Amino acid sequence: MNRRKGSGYTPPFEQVAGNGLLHRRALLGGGLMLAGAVSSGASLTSADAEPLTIPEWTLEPGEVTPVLQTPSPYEKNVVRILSNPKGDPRTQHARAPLQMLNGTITPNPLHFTILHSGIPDIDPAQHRFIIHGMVRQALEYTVDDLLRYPMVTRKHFVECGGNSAPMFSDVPIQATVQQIHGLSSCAEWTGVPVSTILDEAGIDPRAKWMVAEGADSLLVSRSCPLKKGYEDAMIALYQNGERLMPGNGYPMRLLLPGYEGNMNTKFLRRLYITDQPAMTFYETRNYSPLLPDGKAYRFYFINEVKSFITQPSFGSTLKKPGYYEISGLAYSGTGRIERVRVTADGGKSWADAALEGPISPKAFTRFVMPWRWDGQPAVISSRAWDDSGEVQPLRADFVAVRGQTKRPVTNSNAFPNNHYNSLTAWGIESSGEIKHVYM
Ligand SMILES: Nc1nc2c(c(=O)[nH]1)N[C@H]1C(S)=C(S)[C@@H](COP(=O)(O)O)O[C@H]1N2
Ligand SMILES: [Mo]
Repeated sequence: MNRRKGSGYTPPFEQVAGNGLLHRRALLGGGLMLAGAVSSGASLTSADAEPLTIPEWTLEPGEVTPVLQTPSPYEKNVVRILSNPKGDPRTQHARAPLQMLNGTITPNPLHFTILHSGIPDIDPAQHRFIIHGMVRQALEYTVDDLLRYPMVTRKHFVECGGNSAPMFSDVPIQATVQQIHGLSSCAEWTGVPVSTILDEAGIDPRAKWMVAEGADSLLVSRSCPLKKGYEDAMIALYQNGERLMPGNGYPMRLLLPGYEGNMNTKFLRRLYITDQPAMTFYETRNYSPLLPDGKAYRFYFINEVKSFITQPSFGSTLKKPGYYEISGLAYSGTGRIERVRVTADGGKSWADAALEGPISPKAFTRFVMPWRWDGQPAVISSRAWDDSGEVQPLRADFVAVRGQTKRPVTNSNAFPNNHYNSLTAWGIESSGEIKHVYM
């Protein structure tokens, strides 16, 4: 950005859209700090006097170093929310605290999980993975076998098809980002490309599908077009540099970048190559989004382009008028995030947010937007575009196609739907309190 060249230079406080949205170039080079827009540091009274006292923790040497680090005890609230903390065997959801994190990588202990029959205790030395069906040669692999194959490392999100489902409600739901969007996470995965295994087994040219099966007690299974296997599918063995977390599929999982979470079979033990989909429970009953006319999608693979503001958001409060950085996440199952626009006046005007790079395809992308809040009611929201031409739909357009659910909730209308990717809006009141609103 040639900020200083010629007459085109504009000061960093240029307001670019209604209600105090500032040009994203204000984020560059500390312009905001220098101009005193950020005034959270308290002024020291005297330059000469020693301004620091010696706190308790500086008086003596600290703790002994543990072999495995865990976060500071002061961060003990940064945990996942469990759907069934008592641990009965039904499907367990653990939602990631996305509004308390920054950057684009979800730390392994906080990565969301969905487990339809608990976490199996798999001995990697005993685990076997096989490929068979319409192949020239059925093959069996141990974990050690796979660890010797050439691997690739890619940053990708995984998102449950049921993520954001509370947003199908026809009235706003007062809930945190974690409660609404916490069934989504992003990691750097390392593993063996599925194409390597397909080539090694020799696929019958008439084959069209691969049915993946997990080693958990329900043998959670999903059909996936073989084409995806040749594109970017991976048998992941590492998650953010270390071996997979038990809840995320240890010792190996299928990773289908951009395809709905359920298809990313954990505890992978089989790829069955066939010419037709298996029509398993999870592709015919669960994860078949219903349409208002009672029909359902037969398959719905892709997690479409989505974004939401993580800060400020429900559960936090703006203490006083002034400068804030609006920050959030954008991602798309169809490509690389190309643009995120933010509004502070309920959608009347929008401006481009800054995107933190490098931007990876089918991965979380962090956007930030400088904002000066004048203390008046405001409605903030974000909208994302990807490089395949997809755009996050406005709510009215989304609801017209996909429908919405009448509140209050009864058991029968809980959240019968999947794949919500429309906007999330936060209403800021003059008190600084933040509510979930629709715009
Ligand atoms: N074997 C097996 N694979 C599974 C599941 C499961 O319960 N068992 N849950 C699926 C669902 S519903 C989702 S959304 C993703 C979640 O992946 P994560 O738990 O690693 O975040 O895993 C999928 N793969
Ligand atoms: Mo899921």
